[in-house]
Amino acid sequence: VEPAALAQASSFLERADDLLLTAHVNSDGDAIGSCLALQGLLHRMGKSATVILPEAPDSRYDFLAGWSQIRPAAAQPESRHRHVVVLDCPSRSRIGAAAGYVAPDALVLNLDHHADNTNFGDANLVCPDASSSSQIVYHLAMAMALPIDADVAVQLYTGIVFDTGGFRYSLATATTLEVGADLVRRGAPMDLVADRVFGDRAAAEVRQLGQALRTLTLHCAGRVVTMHLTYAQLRSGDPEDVANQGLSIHGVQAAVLMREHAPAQYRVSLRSKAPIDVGQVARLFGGGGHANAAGCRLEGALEEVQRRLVEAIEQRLA
Ligand SMILES: [Mn+2]
Repeated sequence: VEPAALAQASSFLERADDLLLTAHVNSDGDAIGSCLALQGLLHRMGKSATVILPEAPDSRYDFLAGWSQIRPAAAQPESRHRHVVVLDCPSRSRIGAAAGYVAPDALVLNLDHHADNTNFGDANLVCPDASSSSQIVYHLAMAMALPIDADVAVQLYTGIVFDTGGFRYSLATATTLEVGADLVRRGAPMDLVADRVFGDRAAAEVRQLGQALRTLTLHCAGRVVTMHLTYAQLRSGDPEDVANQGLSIHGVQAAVLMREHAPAQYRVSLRSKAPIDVGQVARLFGGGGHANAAGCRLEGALEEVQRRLVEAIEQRLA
């Protein structure tokens, strides 16, 4: 994390009050954890801060302090804010309906770790090497000498654990482990967070995993795997972490999960092992993400969508 960017972010926060904190649509563990942690830190600075997300937050994270006060963006915003922090979000448009809460003349701090971040803020704290936005908030708290209490420690630790798959992905480094250890010392319960982040699925979701695994197909001499779920199967929910199951197969370098969220419209999750950059593949189709975890949307018949994705990945195989 660059000291100059940390200084820019801290002077932004010192000058701001009545802040809006928000994050990307379909806010995940890192988005929710980093927003709540920054809110807690701002409260300790004596500032008021509201977390408004594009939609209602995932109940899996209801153990985090402040979760129940998170507001989902309404069609008719009841307030507008002149100081806004956008967390974990590569571009400004990704905050969806939360945009209605941003005053026209608002100053924006952009705090993120996506490699394709567009530096859209008036102040930018963008660190593509950081494991998670939560880890960036940790470094910011340290730079500003703000106290990290047990509530903030749990929020930050949850975000880091979510984004690194439990300290397993390539963005997790020795520094990430050191930050994690410090947060555990400050009160983050490792077992409880792991249980909630990875082991808190609805029965329907585990059944969907089985349905997806049944469609598992190998391509490119066993180096690429695809799976899909149909529109009818997705009516009982939207499973997470299915693509990673494909990536666990020996010899597989990239995994694709195609979820038909509307008839002939697919939400695609891409996962890969280094050095294959599936973020590039996602951007080919108008999506985005990280080198080893990305997503995009495609329309068309399943066979056609699958063929286009496999071809784009095949060109990037080592
Ligand atoms: Mn993140």
